Amino acid sequence: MLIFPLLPMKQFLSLLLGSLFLLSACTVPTASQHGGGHTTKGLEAHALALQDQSNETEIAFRITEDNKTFMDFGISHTKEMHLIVVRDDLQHFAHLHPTRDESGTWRVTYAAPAGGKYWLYADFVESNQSAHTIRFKRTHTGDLGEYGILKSVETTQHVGNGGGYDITMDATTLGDGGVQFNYWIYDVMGADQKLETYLGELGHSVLISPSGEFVHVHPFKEYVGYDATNRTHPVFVTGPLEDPYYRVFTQFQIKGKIITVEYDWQR
Ligand SMILES: [Cu+2]
Repeated sequence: MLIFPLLPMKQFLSLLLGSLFLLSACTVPTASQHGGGHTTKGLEAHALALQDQSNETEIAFRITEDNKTFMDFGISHTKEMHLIVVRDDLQHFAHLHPTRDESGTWRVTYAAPAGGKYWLYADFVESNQSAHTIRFKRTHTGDLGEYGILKSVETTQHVGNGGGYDITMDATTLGDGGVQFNYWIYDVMGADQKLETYLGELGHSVLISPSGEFVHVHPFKEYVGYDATNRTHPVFVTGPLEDPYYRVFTQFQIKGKIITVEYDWQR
């Protein structure tokens, strides 16, 4: 910032515009609230499609543009590709990071934990940071096991998942129809837990509704802050939510371990 006044006006403006562009480019994925099946965000988003090549032991797909393999990926949350997998009853959530081979096919080993219909969301950005979420479906053979949406009706829910932490969560609906999610994370001794950065954020919340509506949000930075002393009690704020019910899958990293918790939100 101090160098700006020493530069000629033209350079100053281009630097300023450059940094503004970078700032807005960076906020696209962090503020992202993606809609359902196939959404794109950004002024110069390409019209992209997905070609599924999976089998029973591996998820494999290509992103295509006019039937040609698309390769121009950017980095969002430290990765080129995020793949969210969940069964259509909102059980068996997984957040995977496939790798891309020379032919442009994304691959990750995956064996479905139970039979049934699964939704898969390929979540990525182009090199110009335009964001895409492309949903596709797969049906796995095998026993369904316990099936059905089991809604928890309490506003305050104990969501600790046996990872050695006591995690409680509640939600407040905001005036614009968005929702604020509040978390309290303690260890067994009741001490506040400091969150570590995981995939570039203090946490990741993915909301999925029974119709497959998908929203991905991150802790509200103005509230939590990225300083060392204030990395507890994260708060996530969404934009207006379309569906009356979502299951909220949230991931945090504490002491090197990734914790996944689930919360049922109802309007
Ligand atoms: Cu995220």
